[in-house]
Amino acid sequence: YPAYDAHAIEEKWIEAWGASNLFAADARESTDRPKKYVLEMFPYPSGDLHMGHARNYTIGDAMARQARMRGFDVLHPIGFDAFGLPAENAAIKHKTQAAAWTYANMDQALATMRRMGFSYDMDRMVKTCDPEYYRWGQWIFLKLWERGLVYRKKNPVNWCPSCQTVLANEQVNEGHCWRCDSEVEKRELEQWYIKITEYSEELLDDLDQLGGWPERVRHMQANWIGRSEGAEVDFTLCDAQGEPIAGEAGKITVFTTRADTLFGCTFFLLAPEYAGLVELVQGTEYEQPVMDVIQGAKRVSQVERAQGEVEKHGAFTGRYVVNPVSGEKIPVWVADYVISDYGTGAVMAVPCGDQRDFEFAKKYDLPIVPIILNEDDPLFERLQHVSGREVDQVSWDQAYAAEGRLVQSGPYTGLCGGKHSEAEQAVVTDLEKSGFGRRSTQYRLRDWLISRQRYWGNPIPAIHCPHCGIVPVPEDQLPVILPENLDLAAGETLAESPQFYETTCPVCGRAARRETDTMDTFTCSSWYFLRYTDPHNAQLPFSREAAKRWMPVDNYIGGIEHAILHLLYSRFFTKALRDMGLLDVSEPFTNLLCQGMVKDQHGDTMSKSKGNVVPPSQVIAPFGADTMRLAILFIAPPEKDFNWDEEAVAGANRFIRRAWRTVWELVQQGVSHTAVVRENLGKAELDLYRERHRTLAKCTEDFDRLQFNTAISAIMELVNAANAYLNAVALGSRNEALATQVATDIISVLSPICPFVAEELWHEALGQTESVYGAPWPSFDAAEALTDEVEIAVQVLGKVRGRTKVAPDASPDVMQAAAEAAVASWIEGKRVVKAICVPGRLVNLVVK
Ligand code: ANZ
Ligand code: ZN
Repeated sequence: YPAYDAHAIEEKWIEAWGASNLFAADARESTDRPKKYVLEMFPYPSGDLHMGHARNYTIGDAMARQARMRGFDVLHPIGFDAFGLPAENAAIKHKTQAAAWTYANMDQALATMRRMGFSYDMDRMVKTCDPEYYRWGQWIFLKLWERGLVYRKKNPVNWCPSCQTVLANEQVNEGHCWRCDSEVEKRELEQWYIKITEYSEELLDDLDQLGGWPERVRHMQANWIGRSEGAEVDFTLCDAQGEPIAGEAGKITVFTTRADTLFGCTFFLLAPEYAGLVELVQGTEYEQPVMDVIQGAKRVSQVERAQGEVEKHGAFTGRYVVNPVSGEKIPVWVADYVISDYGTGAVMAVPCGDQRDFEFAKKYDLPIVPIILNEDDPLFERLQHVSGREVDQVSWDQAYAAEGRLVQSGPYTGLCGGKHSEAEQAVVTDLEKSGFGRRSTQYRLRDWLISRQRYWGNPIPAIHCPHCGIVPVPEDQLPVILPENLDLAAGETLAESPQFYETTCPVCGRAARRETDTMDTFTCSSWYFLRYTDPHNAQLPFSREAAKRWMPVDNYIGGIEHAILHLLYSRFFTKALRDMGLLDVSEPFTNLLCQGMVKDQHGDTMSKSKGNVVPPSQVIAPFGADTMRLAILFIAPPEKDFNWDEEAVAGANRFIRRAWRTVWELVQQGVSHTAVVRENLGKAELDLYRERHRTLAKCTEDFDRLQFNTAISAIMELVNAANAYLNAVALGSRNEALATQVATDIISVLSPICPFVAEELWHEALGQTESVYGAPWPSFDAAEALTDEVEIAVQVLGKVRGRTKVAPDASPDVMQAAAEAAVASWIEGKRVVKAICVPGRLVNLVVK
């Protein structure tokens, strides 16, 4: 039989699969087979593929190929997330066009994908920088706009001075740009927003349906959306003379989750950006200190301010408010740890219960009244009967654990306090009766700022007309084409390109200016999985029928770094498109697998700057793609990080060669076309027969659990069992039906992982003429794996020297005979004086 020649085989099957369009999805509206949509997160084309990509796509490919064999209609597409700043920066640096750079990188990545043998439906390729794709992104934008889900707002926004653009909240990590890590500044700018908050509740509630997602991803999304259940409470503002202002004019509202602590509220806080704050202090002695706090707050992001790790700053405004339950007048301060876009931008400060308020009270010497205590606290004894109110003299060094029983709290004294507590319910009920409060739910999620002052992105389809204001580009004028000939190296931008921005108003026909901001590239990746279902549709982004055929994605595979941004935005787009009547599903991704990272052999992350990157070509060149794929799947379960390991690669290659030899030898005596007849099997055949059922059961179950590494171990056991049989039974006396069956099995279970070698053996060793991917996954019967023999350990003088198999109820004589045969070399020339037999477990031979 022929020697294993990876490169010849691989090139041959790449050609053949391509020519027969083997992996095209069945485009019919329905078939009698169930569908499976397997999707890997599409790459950003920043250069050739790296190991992380190779791992991601190998996992997806194994799933897609196996699904085909198990009788599914499979959709397994690929594309590129092709807009984005790196292309623009590279174009500036190399004095070329962003498009040229991007297309060259995509070609290179595609060549590597092709080499890896990924079973994509290439006819469905989506490149987000292609006008045929982004026109539909613009169309969706217009639809969102029509539905009131797009608006413009002037707001302090995150500005990255190095990327020269604004960033969404999700793109700021601890005050730094997600892309370049520069410190983010605040700028007051008018920007485009998408109203994702309209869907906060549904985005949170529907996480419960995503049982196929990793728990931690659901957790991260839930935290990001951040639902808080509490109440709004109205305080009454006093005028400069300290007199309460009657009616609406005097109403100033806070959001609190702890209405039960109202008796401990000793001061009142406003965010520096609070509307009307400046008017409160204008012309007073308090103006300057308050203005200083307002100015200072601009230097720190709201996120950091809210985290409360930085030093707190504040100033008294000279004004007071009246507490609606205690009737007390308390001072109003401005504080920089209060953020303007959460709740109402005002806070009832409870220093005894809230650590941030506590620190603020300590710094500015404001009163701390203990109103919630543990019953075993000595202070509780003393305060539980105090009817007036006593300021704490005990000087705590931090806020009290905010749960326990209320003291000094008027009618609520003695009730249990805490979030959603008895006391909180009682207070809110009373506030509702008196009209000073109401239940309220707040979300931490903010609207999605999508405009970018960058060139290489999808143009926002809007026109600024001096007469008509901002008007949408009419649908029949889409796409707004992004010009590809700007001189980026000379600093040219869309805003400086009259060819681009000079236009006429679609409403009044007069000269107008095109919007020159582009959309956040995350808008492009929020619906690409829908375009794959209908990639050539020229009337719509996708037809409802095509989406119905394939959606939702059954298995989505990608990195954990997308746990919030991409996955949340995609979920939002799906729901919004559903509400437009374009889609029937509410969630885009049923199962999510976050693959682990590939690190270098020492466990460091691979990066260009560290110089420890192993490019896929470095493995493919000497060993071939099958070895690469097997190594990737064998080193670790898909969700775990692993260290790149040369030894494992060599081992993977050895195994492929062994499997190759084994299959050829199994059919050496001839390929049988008849089924195995169990009754005709002798002892050695029965052993192999059972192993076959056992390893196939194991392997199939492991595929279902996506545990490819243990599935591969089962395949290795099957190959071992086949070799044991080949060694035990000479050529000429083998059972051809069984040997052919096992050869078929080995090829079949190997085919999702090592497609080239499998397809080659399928045709050349078995003489098949159709692809292995049209053949069914091997069937097995787990019950057949049950053996009527048990393995026992054989000891010589108490040390295990071998193993053998006997019937579970074998007599001591039979056990001893089998044991002596199994350790013949250890007892040669010695006399067995005693045999201690433990049925089903072991035999210990005592020798002299
Ligand atoms: C009184 C109180 C007492 C509070 C106590 C907490 C503990 P979550 O759970 O994250 O929703 N808060 C409200 N609006 C704020 C804003 N714009 N900036 C900063 N803090 C704000 O947090 C809700 C709590 O955060 C609210 O409940 C309020 O403080 C504060 F022992 O009110 B609490
Ligand atoms: Zn106009």
